[in-house]
Amino acid sequence: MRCDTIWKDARLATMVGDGIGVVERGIIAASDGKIVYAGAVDDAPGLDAPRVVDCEGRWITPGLIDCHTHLIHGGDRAAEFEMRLDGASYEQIARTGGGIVSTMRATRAANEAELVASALPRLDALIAEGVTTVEVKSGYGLDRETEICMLRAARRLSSERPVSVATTFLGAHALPPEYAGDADAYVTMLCDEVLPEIAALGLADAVDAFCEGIGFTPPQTERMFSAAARHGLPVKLHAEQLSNLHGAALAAHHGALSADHLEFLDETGIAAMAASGTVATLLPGAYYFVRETRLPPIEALRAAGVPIALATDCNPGTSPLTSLLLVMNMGATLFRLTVAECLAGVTRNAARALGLADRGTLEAGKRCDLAIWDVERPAELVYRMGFNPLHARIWSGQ
Ligand code: DI6
Ligand code: FE
Repeated sequence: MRCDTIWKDARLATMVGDGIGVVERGIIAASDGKIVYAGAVDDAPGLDAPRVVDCEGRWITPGLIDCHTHLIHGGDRAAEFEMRLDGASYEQIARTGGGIVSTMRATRAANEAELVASALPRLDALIAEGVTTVEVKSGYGLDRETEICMLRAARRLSSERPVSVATTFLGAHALPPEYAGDADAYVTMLCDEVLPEIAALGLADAVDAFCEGIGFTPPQTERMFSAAARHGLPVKLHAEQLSNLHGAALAAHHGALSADHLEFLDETGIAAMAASGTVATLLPGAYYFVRETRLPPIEALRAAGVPIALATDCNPGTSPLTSLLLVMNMGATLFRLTVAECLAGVTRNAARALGLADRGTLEAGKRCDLAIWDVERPAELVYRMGFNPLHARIWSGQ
């Protein structure tokens, strides 16, 4: 079989099936950015390519996927971090005009080029650890113009760097001051004015909302979901992060790709997610940073067969984190996930959380997005803290 490139003498974590899908004596062949063979060298068809890369026994995983980020935003919240160190809670700060609304001000003050420029170092940190696909949400503009500007900036990231960007419209993230006391009117404006324009411009791949006491109610969330459906867009939800408003079940009933955070998720929510195939995206960086003590119901999610993804939630308020390797370590250490679950969480299940069936595993037909690692066993990718063993990263065969 003739192809563009062969990566030989590799050990593969194909992530095919339920576990890691280990292939000890592996080889990958790709043509036109797609994998044509990934598996045991002994079972490979005759392969021939102008470019042959000797991996010298290194491990190859699928390129990592960060399926929940707020990478685009103005400013930072280091001052608020200091207030929290002095005892203020995240919710107190949010209720007194800080929090998301302070990032909204900084984001509105920036133009598209500035938003791109400030996000690039964060994106580069992810890329340096083997990330090949990243989801980016809006939600710090909270008005028509800035929400659109954020999504344009997010899309621009994929022309600035060799990386795939999935964009999510999160207009219902916080109530902007112009609509104080009238969240329903804000949601109406999002559904009737902003979302139709964003959909028409093709700027969003999904719609998300923050269903929470300091965010939006379940009925308001449901209106966002219905509007998304009218525009043919899939939905996701920030659910059960600080309290249980039964957002995950609501999301599942709308066929959501994922419900994210989930510390306060209950059995009914788990059953609904299992029934709809909604991915549970866990965000241990936010759990750690806000010093949450309530764990997401991992064992029940596992027992119900709900696929678990892991992501950075990179945002200035609750998770200023740009390391998916550290997220895996936190997933294992804080949430007691296994190595196989952590790896699946940033590959196979992260792809599913974005509705991207063309990536997340190493198998024929998938995109050739690879991470090649200087490790002796896959567990090392989860075990270390603050060490980056990436040897090379391949995006779309390059
Ligand atoms: N949940 C979070 O953890 C982030 N957004 C959300 O809905 C926090 C965003 C922020 O504080 O800026
Ligand atoms: Fe988030």
